[in-house]
Amino acid sequence: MCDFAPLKNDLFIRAAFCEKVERTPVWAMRQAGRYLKEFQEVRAKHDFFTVCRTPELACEVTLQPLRRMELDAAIIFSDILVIPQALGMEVQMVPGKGPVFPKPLANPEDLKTLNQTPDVDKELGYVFDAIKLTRQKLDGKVPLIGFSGAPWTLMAYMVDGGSSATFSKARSWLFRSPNESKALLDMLTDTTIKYLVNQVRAGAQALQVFESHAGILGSSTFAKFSLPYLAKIATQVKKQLSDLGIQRVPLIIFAKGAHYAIEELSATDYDVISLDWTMDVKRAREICAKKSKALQGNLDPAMLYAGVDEICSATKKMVEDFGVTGHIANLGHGMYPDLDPEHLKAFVNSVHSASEEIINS
Ligand code: 1CP
Repeated sequence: MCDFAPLKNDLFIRAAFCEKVERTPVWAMRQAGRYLKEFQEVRAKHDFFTVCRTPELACEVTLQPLRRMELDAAIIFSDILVIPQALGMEVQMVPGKGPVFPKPLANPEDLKTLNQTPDVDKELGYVFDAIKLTRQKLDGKVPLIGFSGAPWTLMAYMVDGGSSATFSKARSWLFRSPNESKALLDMLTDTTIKYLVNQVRAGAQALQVFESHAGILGSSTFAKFSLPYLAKIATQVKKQLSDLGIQRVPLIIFAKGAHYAIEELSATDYDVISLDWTMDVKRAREICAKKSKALQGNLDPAMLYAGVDEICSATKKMVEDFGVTGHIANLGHGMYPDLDPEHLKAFVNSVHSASEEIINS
């Protein structure tokens, strides 16, 4: 591992491990992105995956939101779909439409066409280079989060070929071809473990796993086709980092829509359970406190369309609901492209002021 500057602001790390903090740390999913005009300027000149694959550009857009507001963490600019690319699939980012796979996995026979054991350093070395560069440029200001998509969410895109409200093609595989589905999920799990371990070796100081499409599975299907893979990723990443003598980093799981699985997720090796805005904070707190897990979330991102005064009072309530121990403030999902950056700034400042008020009272 390279030598980087020590952290000046480690609130995020301490909150993730349920340690004492002076104020609640805050960051936002998709804090780098289209709602920032400086991001759009970069995107006007470079295609989406060129930004991901060029460490200087990925680093620049990672740092952009930190120049505007007092965020307590940075997240490396990339996308969850770099893993399907590493397995040999083509992914295009189509303006106004999102990700498109010109040749999705049409049937389980197509698994044979994948590069099943990719050389992660060779295929995804550009992500590790972007992480190294960003750690240098951050100079210890705040921690840098690495991330990956969870196996089920990646499978959903690989089979359906892009965004979908139902991912009905991928869900049909789970029932029509459960064994082949499991083979694909195993393959994705193994690659994800290597990918996440190498992100930490490159300099990532925390990791978030995005199971963005957990909600469409339902509890018994989630228990079979998502949870075991999520659990294995956390256990193996922790084990491999410890075997390498690397200091533990917080692992965060964001299983959007998985109301029914908070208890099961709290029994895995993740340190932080991230809640979307539809989840019950009180219930999650009760469950997670028993396992000493921290929580992340969960203001409705649409709340940022309200006026600044309303944002401040909703944020204050959120901070009170979570309490000031073991909470990383965030939105319940990512920033929308037409949100006003000043409204995100109001959220960030309110998290800080509301939590300081509680802590100092
Ligand atoms: O043209 C553009 O600039 C495309 C917009 C965009 C951006 C800014 C995409 C396409 N991806 C990203 C960056 C991105 N994606 C980050 C950057 C770091 C940050 O948070 O600041 C991250 C963490 C992701 C992760 C990601 N990609 C997820 C998981 C989080 C989530 O939103 O649930 C998912 C599902 C994707 C797939 C994807 N990539 C892009 C889009 C629009 C989507 C979602 C498609 C869909 O809704 O199904």
